[in-house]
Amino acid sequence: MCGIVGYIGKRDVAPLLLEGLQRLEYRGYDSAGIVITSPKASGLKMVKAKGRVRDLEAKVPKRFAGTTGIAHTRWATHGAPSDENAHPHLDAEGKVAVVHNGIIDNATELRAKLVADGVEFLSETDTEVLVHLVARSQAVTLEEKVREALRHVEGTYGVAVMHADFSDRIVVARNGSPVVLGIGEKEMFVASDIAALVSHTRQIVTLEDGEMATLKADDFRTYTTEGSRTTATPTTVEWEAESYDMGGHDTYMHKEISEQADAVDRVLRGRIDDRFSTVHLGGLNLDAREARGIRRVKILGCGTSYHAGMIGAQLIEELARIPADAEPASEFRYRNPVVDPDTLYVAVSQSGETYDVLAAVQELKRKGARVLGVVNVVGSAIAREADGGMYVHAGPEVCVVSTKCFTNTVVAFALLALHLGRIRDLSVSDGKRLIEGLRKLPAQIAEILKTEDEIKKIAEEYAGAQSMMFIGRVRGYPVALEASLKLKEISYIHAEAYPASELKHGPLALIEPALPTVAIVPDDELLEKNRAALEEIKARSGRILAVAHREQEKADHTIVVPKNETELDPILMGIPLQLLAYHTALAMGRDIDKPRNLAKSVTVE
Ligand code: HGA
Repeated sequence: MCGIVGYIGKRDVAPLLLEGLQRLEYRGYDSAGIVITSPKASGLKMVKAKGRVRDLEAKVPKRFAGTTGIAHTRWATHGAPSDENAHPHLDAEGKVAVVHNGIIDNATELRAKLVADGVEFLSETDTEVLVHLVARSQAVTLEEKVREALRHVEGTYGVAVMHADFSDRIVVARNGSPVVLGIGEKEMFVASDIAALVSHTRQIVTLEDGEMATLKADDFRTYTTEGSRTTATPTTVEWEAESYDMGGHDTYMHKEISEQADAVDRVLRGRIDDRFSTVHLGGLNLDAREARGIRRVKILGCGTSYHAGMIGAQLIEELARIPADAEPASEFRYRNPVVDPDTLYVAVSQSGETYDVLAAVQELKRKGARVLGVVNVVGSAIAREADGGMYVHAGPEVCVVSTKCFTNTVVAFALLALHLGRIRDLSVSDGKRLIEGLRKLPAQIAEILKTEDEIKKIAEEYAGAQSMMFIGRVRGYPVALEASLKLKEISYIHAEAYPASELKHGPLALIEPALPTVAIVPDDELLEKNRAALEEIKARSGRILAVAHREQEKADHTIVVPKNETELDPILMGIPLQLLAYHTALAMGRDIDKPRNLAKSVTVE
């Protein structure tokens, strides 16, 4: 989604902001822009371009000097991707510049009022109303002007404002869309994502919803949109700037798939308690008595996180014997759900900022529910809103599609399930068995990754397919769903996922030689049932790629993965299918890290 980066200090601002925008590219965007000034300059200088940051860079004139600036990557919600609709937006006099992430819900009404007052609009965006509201404010200070403008606005924003008459400052505000300040030595940064800051400073202040900040070169202060001062103590972020580099891989996706053995090791670290054959999850803020009182678990997430939640729900039901299910947060929040005090709600999001998930959390909290967060980004909005939770410690994930974060989220759910299970009826010996299984995961992942060349060859064979079917049964079904999502996201091949048990009830009609099927066939109590499905597909001349614990005769290809404990097998079975999607997309020449129409942190509805 959109990205914001801003700087005020002594350095040449344009190269700095362009580098910041490059670090935000992974979020997905369609156009970019930059506006700069300096204390001595007479006004603002702006350049905008549809397309990539490199297109913007090519348009920036040689003489484009300044020491204060804000820049933006836009992912259009209101108005097509174009030079005009790209941010920043300026008022008629060219004095006020605004970059904005989010959606202004009442933009149509505000625009109509402003047009009636004679304001001429230059773009189709909702954002532009904000510029004119600031420019027309009669307030004395820039802070008051912005505050007054925001008072008219309904909706979500992460916003940064510059004004030619107040060139010593940048004013920023947050409501529902992330804004982080980066505190430097006689220089200040702002961004919507710490990825744009970590190469400059590790000292971070994360704004809360309803908070604003003024950045000057040697000072910053935070306050509420009502004007009362807030205290903001900078925290030190751990993520290294190098985490955002490609580290010798051709794509971030490849780098992130390859990192999974280490990532899983991190999510396990310090959490296993051999003495009681359980795990410690200190951040849950849930004591044993409360844990025993849970009668249901409801997991909420979107996209890949929803699929991770589906596996999580199965693990919780199997190990803790608590009824559990997962639901897309985007649906949950709109169906007026019955919120039950004995249900534990678990919100899942890589970024911790996913708008649909955050809104579901806020609705649940308002109704008095207990909500846990399972997120990757430390200190993110969902982590702060939730009553407790677990960080999945995958490290920064830059590729738009999630791989290592998915795997770590599923492992985090295995830990939660084990923890709840051992508080309830899971035996010591089962606890021990599962802990041994968890400990084996990093080495087994490394083993799977070694088969990449073989998977690549298979992928090249399937790359020409128009459509693909993914099937799995019970534990294998969410694995099939996630694998089909991954394939469609990055290769644009149409893919469907079905429970293998449902084949005969409809999708079998599609089977023919041109429609390959990827089947998840673990060695579990359902092996024979799954083999029967393969027979049915083969009888209709369908091609089959099986992911299994041993060669499958009926399959044209089998990717053999190492066996773990039955409950944990889904964690491993998804990994070769990430590589399958990757190499299929690569063979088709796709832009893997930035698939069309998609964005990383979906911070708008
Ligand atoms: N509504 C604004 C910004 C969109 C956004 O935040 N996307 O992530 C626009 O369409 O320009």
